[in-house]
Amino acid sequence: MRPAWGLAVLGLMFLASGVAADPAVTSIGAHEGEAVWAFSNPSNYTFVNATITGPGVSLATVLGSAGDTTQAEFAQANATTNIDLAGSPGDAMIANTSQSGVPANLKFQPTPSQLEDTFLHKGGGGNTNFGASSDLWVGYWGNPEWNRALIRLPTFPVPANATVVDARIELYLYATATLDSASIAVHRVTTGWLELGATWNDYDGSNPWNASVGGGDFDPASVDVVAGITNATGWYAWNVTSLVRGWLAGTYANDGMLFRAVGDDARLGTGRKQFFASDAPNATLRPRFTILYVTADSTGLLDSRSLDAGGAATWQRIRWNANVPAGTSIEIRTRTGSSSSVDASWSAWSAPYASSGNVVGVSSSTRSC
Ligand SMILES: [Ca+2]
Repeated sequence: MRPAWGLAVLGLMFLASGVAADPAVTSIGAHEGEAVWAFSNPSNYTFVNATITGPGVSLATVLGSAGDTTQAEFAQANATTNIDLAGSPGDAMIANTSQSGVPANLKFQPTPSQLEDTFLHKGGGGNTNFGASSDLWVGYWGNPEWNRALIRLPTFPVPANATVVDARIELYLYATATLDSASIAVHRVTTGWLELGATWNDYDGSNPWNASVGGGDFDPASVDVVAGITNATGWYAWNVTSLVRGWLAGTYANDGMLFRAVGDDARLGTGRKQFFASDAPNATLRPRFTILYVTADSTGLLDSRSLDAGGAATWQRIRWNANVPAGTSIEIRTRTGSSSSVDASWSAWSAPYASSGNVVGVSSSTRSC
């Protein structure tokens, strides 16, 4: 997004309609027509071969047209904030287009079809898949029960240009097998897996994980740990900001996250913690995400130099030529006064003009900006 605008074009006004001209005359009032030519260099222009017809018709140029169109003129601005005048001489553009806007706080609780989740189980029952289970089990609970949970959100409901400030995942603990205190860590998974195929031994139901002992492939460095989980039911939150940022940026493949009890590979018995999965019947207790993000919302301000009419005047129309891509906007306001520089005697800023060509209509003022 690089909005740019220039103020004013060379203009001529006719006092009656029905005038032949190239470009065509546009009626802008009951007794007024307008044709506008735009030149890169007004000094190379001469006005010839104008023909007007009809009784009482007269033709007049608009004397005193004033405005800024060149880099040198824009450079005389009273003040600029985040404006680039040099990148495209004659235009006033936003300099830094990556300024952050107001943060958006997204709370998202995926449906079963929006979230892939299952848990890996080693122990009784064989090499079973639990992708359709309403539970996510985590923890080592003595030989032979050992559980880890897998969760993957395939798509994140944030804009493509979002910068994630903070991302959390919350799981609801509804039951525990023992009172043992567990620290549960979340890790980045490094091998793709199938929700309805993954087991302790295999990532897709038939092909083994790279890890010789099974139990999923993951970065051994945990992303976050929640300590002291005993048998208190309720929500537990993990900070997964770095994971979500990495996935959105494409730094690594989104193979989801794995939850395990810290020390489970050392066979430390910390009990079995039972969380609800996305397939739980109670939709309000399924895994949920909170993602705080910002998107670029850059602004620039140009307070132009004052334009001196040289005497009492009535300001007519204000025109501008702006490139305004989708999602961007431009606001033009004016103020008037009779002193050589803007001071407290000047009017307040006007409301924004709705479109180019609006009548300013301020009389008895000699200067404007
Ligand atoms: Ca599932």
